[in-house]
Amino acid sequence: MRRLLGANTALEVGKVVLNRNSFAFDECLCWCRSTGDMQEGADPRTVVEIHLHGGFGVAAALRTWLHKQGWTEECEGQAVSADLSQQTFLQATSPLAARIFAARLGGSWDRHLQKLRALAPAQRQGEKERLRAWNDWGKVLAGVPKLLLAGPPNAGKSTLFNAWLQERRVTANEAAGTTRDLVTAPLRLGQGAEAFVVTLTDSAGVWEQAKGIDQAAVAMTKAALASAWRVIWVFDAAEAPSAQILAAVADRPAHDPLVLNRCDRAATWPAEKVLPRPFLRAEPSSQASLLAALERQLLGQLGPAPPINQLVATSQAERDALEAL
Ligand SMILES: Nc1nc2c(ncn2[C@@H]2O[C@H](COP(=O)(O)OP(=O)(O)OP(=O)(O)O)[C@@H](O)[C@H]2O)c(=O)[nH]1
Ligand SMILES: [Mg+2]
Repeated sequence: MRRLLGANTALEVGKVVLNRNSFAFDECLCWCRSTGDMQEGADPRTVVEIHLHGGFGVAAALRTWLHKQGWTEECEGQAVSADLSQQTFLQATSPLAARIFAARLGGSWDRHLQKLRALAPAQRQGEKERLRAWNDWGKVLAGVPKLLLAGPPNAGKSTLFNAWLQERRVTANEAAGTTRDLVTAPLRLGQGAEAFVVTLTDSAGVWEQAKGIDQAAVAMTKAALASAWRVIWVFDAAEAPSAQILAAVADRPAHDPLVLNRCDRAATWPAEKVLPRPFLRAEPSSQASLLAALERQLLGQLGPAPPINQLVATSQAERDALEAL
């Protein structure tokens, strides 16, 4: 900032006023510093306007620095909560997530719900439903959602993990029970400005009669199942899944994709009858199309991404407050 303004400029602690028209933080950022009023006609010498075309990372770095110097932020006369700007906003892991939090700088969730409470019931219901449609996106963008690969031993989970990351990150082996840890890697889903980051996690495929280290691996997998955004269940076409694995599938939301893998081997069980919903089929020659189909399925469930300035509930407490309207 000193370099931008000239090395000798004495910068006093002041106030950052966010320009409401510059919320596309992934494209540019406009910071205005004012010692006076930002009204039209104010003495232009009291205003410094900085346009940074450096992307979200630059915006985040500048904001962190300014906060450390004791600057405060406001937007349209309303103070921006330090909580939102310093923690949540700065943790945005994609331009799309930054956009969601930037929408908040123009008006908080609580204030918006307050306005809704004042509406006539029919109107309120309509707005509630409109906001509710973005709930899933809020879950995805508020942090880094976990996309877990789970299923029976030796079904090809680690092979799929490596294929998705396009590198040999974990050992895939014909001996059942190869993976013992949760192995994670960031993975981008979606394209361009609408892409977001998930944590792809490979897990152990051991379930029943687990002892010693196997038991610990099963416990870790089960804990991961409870916190996963989506689980991709991978089954072996030549080996029927156990009742415990099918019960674990039934315990999770019905959005979890199912994959019948190793379809190049002779099928020994009627997957259409045993699996609870339609599944994708895969074998080594169809790996690329399987990954594309999985991504399509995951994105298709979410629907179109929230537009610029769309308020989205980003925590369970906010979703609960919306439901309670
Ligand atoms: N025939 C065939 N073999 C496959 C396919 N996908 C993976 N494999 C092989 O199946 C074996 C097991 O694959 P992994 O990826 O290690 O399976 P996993 O589910 O991670 O196994 P665990 O970690 O032991 O639970 C390896 O030898 C793979 O090369 C497939 O589509 N067809
Ligand atoms: Mg494995």
